[in-house]
Amino acid sequence: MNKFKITGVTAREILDCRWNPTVQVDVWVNGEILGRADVPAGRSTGGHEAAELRDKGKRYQGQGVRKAVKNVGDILGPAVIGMDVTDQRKIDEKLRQMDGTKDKSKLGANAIIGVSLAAARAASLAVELPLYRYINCNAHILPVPLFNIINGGKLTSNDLDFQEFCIFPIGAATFSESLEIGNAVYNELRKIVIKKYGKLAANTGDEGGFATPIVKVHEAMDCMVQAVDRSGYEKKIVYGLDCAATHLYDPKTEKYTLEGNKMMTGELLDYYKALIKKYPIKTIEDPFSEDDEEGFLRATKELGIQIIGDDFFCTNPDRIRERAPKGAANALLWKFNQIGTLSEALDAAELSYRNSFGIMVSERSGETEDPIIADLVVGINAGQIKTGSGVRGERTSKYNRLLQIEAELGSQARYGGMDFRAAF
Ligand code: 2PG
Ligand code: MG
Repeated sequence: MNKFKITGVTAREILDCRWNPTVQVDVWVNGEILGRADVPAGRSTGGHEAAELRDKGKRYQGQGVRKAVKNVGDILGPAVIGMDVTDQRKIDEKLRQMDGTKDKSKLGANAIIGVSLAAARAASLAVELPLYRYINCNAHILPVPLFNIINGGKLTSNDLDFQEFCIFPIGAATFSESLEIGNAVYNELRKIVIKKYGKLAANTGDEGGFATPIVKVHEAMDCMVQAVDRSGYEKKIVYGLDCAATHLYDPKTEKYTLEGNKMMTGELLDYYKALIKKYPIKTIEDPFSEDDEEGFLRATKELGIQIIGDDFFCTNPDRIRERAPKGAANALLWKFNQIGTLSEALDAAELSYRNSFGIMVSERSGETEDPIIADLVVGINAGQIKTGSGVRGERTSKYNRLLQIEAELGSQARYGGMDFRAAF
């Protein structure tokens, strides 16, 4: 008897943090061990992501996932039953084969990634290792969190064009200290935005950052800097942005719109140059649109900071293989559901490391309480995580799991990692 044999796969529809349905998958090993995983969903999605399957129709505004759930039960599950759960690569290959499309649109990337992740969890339980250790026996780096404390763009309903305004406590000594620092700044910021914009300004957006009715990027930056100064942690913090510029770009005019101004790639680059001169911004995600390679190349060369590709790469090994060696971006935003299996996401990470890239492991704006990215960020020793601010259960689940891992690793734990810190 193979004690690692998959004996059952079940799935159901559950809710994500936006009251949208999503897929939850259970993988059983020998009828006893249960690995369970929830699938997150994006809102500010890239055009090259693997395709989620949604039911359409009236129910849940078309967002239901009953078809994807059925595909797990009827097709994907039966295809992996009998396989060795520790054989992640073979399982993922089988899932890909069953779907047969490039973007996983037939059975749904949300169905496929659910099975893939639940299998990994079941495997880690079967071999009695924490998931991060199952992924990598050298896992020991706790990530620096990029706290998204002012939300804009598609993550909320204010008029800020950039999507995420973040603090990055690279100077903390430990992961737990980074949470204390984030908390201090967040609370100072709360007072500042209430005083300046009224008490509604402290309502929060999809990722737990303030949804303050600010319009100008500089104003949002000034509020953050003031909060950091008041917190007394200014020496330990740098800043980061996710501009999500795909959503600022109009392919017809080939121009970006920022605060009402139309800009060509070169003009937007000049804007960034001035911005990083004024504020210690050390990491910018998607400064240009998903197919503006020239923008990414120039940003990487001329800004001299971390340039992360989110929509630009879509965690897709093919896109990384093509673009990374040219010097377009120098870091990958790692989101497993953009590609649809854990193995391919791990390939994307390896390719990034081979190109001397950094990796920022990321949640989706539509998360569940499943903390799996906490284990995965430690598992791939990425050293950086983006999972919103420290409020709301779908965010704290990740931070709390990282606190557990930090405690488990004890003196082996390293915060951020030396290579990563040297880049700043
Ligand atoms: C992003 C993400 C996560 P979404 O653009 O980086 O913060 O948003 O999950 O909506 O794509
Ligand atoms: Mg992004």
